[in-house]
Amino acid sequence: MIEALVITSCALANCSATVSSKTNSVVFFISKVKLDFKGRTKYIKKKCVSLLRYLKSRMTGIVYKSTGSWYSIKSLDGDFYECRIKGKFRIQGIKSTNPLAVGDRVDFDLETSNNTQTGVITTIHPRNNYIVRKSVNLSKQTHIIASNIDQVFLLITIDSPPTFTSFIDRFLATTEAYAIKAVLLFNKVDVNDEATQNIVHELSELYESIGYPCLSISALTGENIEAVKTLMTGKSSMFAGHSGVGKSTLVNAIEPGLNIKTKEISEQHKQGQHTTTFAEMFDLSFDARIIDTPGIKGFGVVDMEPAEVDHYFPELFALKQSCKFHNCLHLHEPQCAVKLALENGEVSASRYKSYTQILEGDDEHYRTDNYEPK
Ligand SMILES: Nc1nc2c(ncn2[C@@H]2O[C@H](COP(=O)(O)OP(=O)(O)OP(=O)(O)O)[C@@H](O)[C@H]2O)c(=O)[nH]1
Ligand SMILES: [Mg+2]
Ligand SMILES: [Zn+2]
Repeated sequence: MIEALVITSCALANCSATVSSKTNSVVFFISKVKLDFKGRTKYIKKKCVSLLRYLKSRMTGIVYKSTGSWYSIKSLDGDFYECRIKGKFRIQGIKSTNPLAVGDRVDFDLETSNNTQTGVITTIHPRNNYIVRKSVNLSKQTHIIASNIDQVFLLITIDSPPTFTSFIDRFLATTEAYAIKAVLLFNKVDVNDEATQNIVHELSELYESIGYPCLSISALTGENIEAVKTLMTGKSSMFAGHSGVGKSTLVNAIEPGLNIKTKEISEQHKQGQHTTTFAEMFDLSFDARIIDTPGIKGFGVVDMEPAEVDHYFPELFALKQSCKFHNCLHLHEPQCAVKLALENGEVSASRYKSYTQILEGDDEHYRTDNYEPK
């Protein structure tokens, strides 16, 4: 009688298993090696076959696109499968309108019906990070824009459409909260007049001084696109920003073969037309992945306690240790280093304003604020 048999590999790759006839159990691990049936008993063989069948139908992949109830998932072998979730599927701790987001790693089982193979998602792997915002209509609920990303590029245009500093700052506070690198791309520089270009310079100076890399680009003429590609190489990135700032145009400029749909902004309202409706990830030809996302209208930050908001404004946080009170919120406290720096012009008025708005839970301003120079 054999006590244990080790399956050291199998055709479907990355599985290994230990089968014990003594305990009537089959234990398997995921790793890479070769199947060995030597010395098997009938019983163990039967167990192995059913185990392999089970493993063969069980896949792991990454969500590339989500269109409501269906998810496009790329398996580890590189094939795409259309998958869905069966029954209730909740992720602990996150009340989001979407249970799964682009970038999520999932396990799924394959099913065949009418000669079509689809998948049923069974498990989501823990996320390294995610970008989340409050849903526009359901302010208590949140929407996960994308997960497991290395960096975010926030596309900004000054007036077609306008991007306000309150929006930029809310977005950056969220990337800080999840420790995701953020880069600011000032797009459409080809159409900027002198006054607009001055604002771009001023904002670039401000955000560079805080530590955010800034680039002035044109997705249309190709200006600085190579620099963007260099920053993207070897990483999974996401393009974010208001509708009409040129996210999809930039993806097309970087990878012309993709031909993603783009649309001119409305002349009358100077707003984009919400052309991209679902986030989608693309593999690029130079070792990079990009997630194109739908335009964001407003960006409500999620789950920030008042005492932690300054953690997500690096230049304010750096001053905090010089405040008289260790729990200073930099509002009306005496001997506050942040307020002092604000008076001296060392902290930008627009950044401080964004900070106080988040602190006060002021969720309306992110839709209405104007750009205000310091
Ligand atoms: N002049 C100029 N126009 C640009 C540039 N980049 C994009 N556009 C134009 O801006 C309009 C909107 O571009 P899209 O790429 O559809 O914008 P988007 O950010 O993907 O918008 P949504 O999908 O709605 O979120 C299109 O008419 C583009 O041709 C640029 O660098 N310069
Ligand atoms: Mg788009
Ligand atoms: Zn203070």
